[in-house]
Formats: sequence, structure tokens, C-alpha cells
Amino acid sequence: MAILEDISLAVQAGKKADVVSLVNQAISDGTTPEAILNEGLIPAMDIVGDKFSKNEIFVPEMLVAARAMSAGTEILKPLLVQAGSEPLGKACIGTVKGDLHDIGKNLVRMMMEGKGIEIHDLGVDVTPEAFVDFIKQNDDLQLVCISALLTTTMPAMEETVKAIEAAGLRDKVKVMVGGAPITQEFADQIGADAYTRDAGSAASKAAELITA
Ligand code: B1M
Repeated sequence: MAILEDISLAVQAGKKADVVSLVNQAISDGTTPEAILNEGLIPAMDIVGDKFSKNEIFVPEMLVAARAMSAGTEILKPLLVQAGSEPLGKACIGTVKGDLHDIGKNLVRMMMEGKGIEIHDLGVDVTPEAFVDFIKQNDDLQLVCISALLTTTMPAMEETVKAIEAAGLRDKVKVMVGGAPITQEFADQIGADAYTRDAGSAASKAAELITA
């Protein structure tokens, strides 16, 4: 669909105002929010990442593309998130220590909200101690979600799981991990309860873990 390609091109060029108007137009034309996300916005970031790897663009261009992408997802948020009356359960989410990438984490949060999960966003660069403190302060917390986008911050994910264990809280919560460099094998290796590849499956898995 031409408009999805236009959305992708506008994100790649970091044209936030164009992304906003194109996403709004796509919605009024009847394009589903899932198609806008999965066929317009997300593929754009893969192209941006590829260009960065090839030294065709640099951090500032990645940053403006990220801002344009976030402006698009903000418009989709109310369409993806339907507030339920009773929360299904309680979770928290954060990007690991040393890692500032938050677009994927924000999408996971939105999809979980869409499933009716009460999810607290601890932000980016979240230390293992901050995860542990949050668990301690929230007796009814059932699930801890950790995101990482850099291979260099994957060890911080393991540190976080170990810190939860060391604090004697591991039996109290389930731990779910994800992000582009994470695999099922890595999740098993660090003792996480679940790994999911994308935001949609993360939300379904979270609902399953919380209600099990
Ligand atoms: Co960065 N960056 N970046 N970056 N960046 C990547 C990740 C990179 C792959 C680009 C590349 O080289 N091709 C590369 C990492 C290489 C590696 O580790 N092997 C990289 C690098 C190197 C860096 C810097 C080191 C660059 C530098 O400074 N020299 C630096 C690090 C800063 C830091 O974190 N300390 C850096 C900085 C940045 C910006 C700040 C400029 C910006 C982030 C802005 C922001 O997030 N607000 C940025 C961006 C935009 C990217 C790319 C282009 C796009 C990331 C993104 O948003 N993707 C990225 C290349 C790429 O991904 N192709 C790249 C879209 C998003 C929807 O996907 O986050 O994967 P993703 O989330 C998915 C799934 O992974 C999953 O669901 C989501 C949706 O379905 N998921 C989960 C995510 N978390 C989950 C948790 C779950 C379950 C599923 O359960 C808990």
C-alpha cells in the first residue's frame, strides 16, 4: 500500500510532521493500526538501522527517525490500547542498565495495556537495583519485563535476574525478556521464565503468565 511506504520513507527521513499527517490519513482511509505499525513504522527502523551499520547515516539521523517513529506510535496508542475495567494483573517493564532504546519497550507496554495488564514503566537505563526496589515496593507485582537492544547490555539482563534472585524475590515474580539481540537460548541461559520476539506475542505471553 502506497501510504505505508510513504510512512516508512517519512520515518526514515525523520519528518515527524509528515509521519503524523500520513498516519492520521492512513487511519481515516481505514488502514488498520497493526498494518501501520508492522508494515510502515517498524520496517522503517530496520532500514534506518541498516543504513547506520553501513555508515550511510549517523546517530543524529537515527535519533530524528526515532522521534518521528514515536510520534506515529503515539497516534496509534489509543487504537491499540483498550482500557479494560478490571486489570488482568500487574507488571513492570524497563530497558536494562546502559541501554537507552525505548521504542520497542514502549510498544510492548502499549500492547500489554491493550490486554488489560496494569503495567508500570520504569523507563530506560534501569539498574538491577531499581528493578529489585520496585518489586519490593509492589507486593502484588506478578511480572517483570526487561528489554535490551544492544549486545553490550545483554549481560545487564543476566545481572538483573541474578539481583532479583539474590534479593530472595525470584519466586514472587515471573521474568520476561526480549529485544532484537535476545534469543530463547539466551533467555534460558539466564534463567528467565519467558522470551518473546515481538510486542504482540509479549502481550499474549504476559497474559498467560499472569493468569497461570
Ligand atoms: Co541504536 N543501535 N544505538 N539508537 N538503534 C541499534 C539497536 C543497532 C542494531 C543499529 C545498527 O548498528 N544496525 C545497534 C546495536 C548493535 C549491537 O548491539 N549489536 C545500535 C547502536 C550501536 C547504538 C549506539 C551504540 C550508537 C552510538 O552511539 N554509536 C547507541 C547506544 C545508546 C545506548 O543505548 N546506550 C545507539 C543510540 C540510538 C538512538 C538513541 C539514536 C536511537 C534510539 C532512540 C530511542 O529508542 N528512543 C537508536 C535507534 C533508533 C536504533 C535502531 C535504528 C532502531 C531501534 C528501534 O527502535 N527499532 C536500531 C536498529 C534496528 O533495530 N534495526 C539501533 C524498532 C523497534 C520497534 O524494534 O526495539 O527491536 P525493537 O523492539 C521490537 C522487538 O525487539 C520486541 O518487540 C518490539 C516490537 O515488536 N521487543 C520485546 C523489544 N523489547 C522487548 C521486550 C520483551 C519482548 C519483546 O519482553 C520483555
